[in-house]
Formats: sequence, structure tokens, C-alpha cells
Amino acid sequence: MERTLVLLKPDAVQRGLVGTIIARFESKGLKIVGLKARTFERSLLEKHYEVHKERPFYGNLVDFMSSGPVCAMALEGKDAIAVVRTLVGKTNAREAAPGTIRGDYGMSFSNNLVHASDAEDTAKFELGLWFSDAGELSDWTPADLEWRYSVKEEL
Ligand code: FUP
Repeated sequence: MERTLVLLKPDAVQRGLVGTIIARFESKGLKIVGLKARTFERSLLEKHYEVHKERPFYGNLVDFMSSGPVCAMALEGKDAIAVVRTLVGKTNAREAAPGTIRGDYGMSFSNNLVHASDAEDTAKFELGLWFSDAGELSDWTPADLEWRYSVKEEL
């Protein structure tokens, strides 16, 4: 099983899409192992987007992400990183395919509703950053786990 970080950005919160977007991940069969929502400190967002530090949009991005509440989530599942990236869709929501979260709910390149870790090493770094306190992530077994995956082939 793999874990990945998902952030529902301030535009998702402002537009009342938090429940809708979380439902997409839950319905897919991903397991929520961590969840919290508040306006996060700028320093956290600066670290989160450190990789873009030299890019011209960095300042605006950090301003936007610290401008209001963000819902941060840790999701778990087989190949969760790739599965979540597929569900989220292309960065520019105008180009994102219908059926993806950005494709169905967004019209913007920068206000694109969701962040999702893009690789194993970034997921590890980002989960450590956003869920750093002991006990923030829960290990639990969904009662229907054996129906979500083929026991013989995958578990
Ligand atoms: P993604 O992996 O799809 O979240 O996209 P990136 O990591 O490439 O970019 C992070 C965020 O920066 C995007 F969600 C949107 C924003 N961005 C801009 O505002 N301008 C750019 O030119 C590129 C990215």
C-alpha cells in the first residue's frame, strides 16, 4: 500500500467543493488516513513549494495557498500516488479531461482546486511536512477491504 498527500486548495474550500472532492477519492476506494483543515502558516507553504522557489509564480502561489483554509489529506491505497494524480487531471484545469476533478470543476491554471504528490519521494517529503505530529495518521482496515481489491491477486 502507498500513501500520498492531497491538498484541497483555498478555491475548493471557498467554492464549497470540499465534500464533493473528498467523495470522489472515497468512492474510488482510497482510504483516508489523515485529514485536517485550517489556514496554514506561510512558512509551511514555502517549504511545500520549495521546488518552485526560483520560478516567477512562486510568490503568488504561496500567497494563494496561505490566503484561507486548506484541507490536507493523507490517502492510502495500491499505487495511490499515480491513482490520485489520474483522478486530479492536468495542471491547467481548462485542459484537464472531463471526468477528472480539475476537468469537471475548474476553469483556472493556478486556482486548480487540488494538489497531489507526484512521486514516491515527494509523497514521503510532503506527508512528513503536513502530518508531522505523532498520531496524526491512522492505520486502520476498511471492513470491505477484501471487496475493494482481489484478495488472490493483490492483497
Ligand atoms: P501540479 O503538479 O499539477 O500541482 O503542478 P505543478 O507542481 O507544476 O505546479 C504547482 C502549482 O503551481 C500548480 F498547481 C499551479 C501553479 N503554477 C502556476 O501558477 N504557474 C505556472 O506556470 C506553473 C504552476
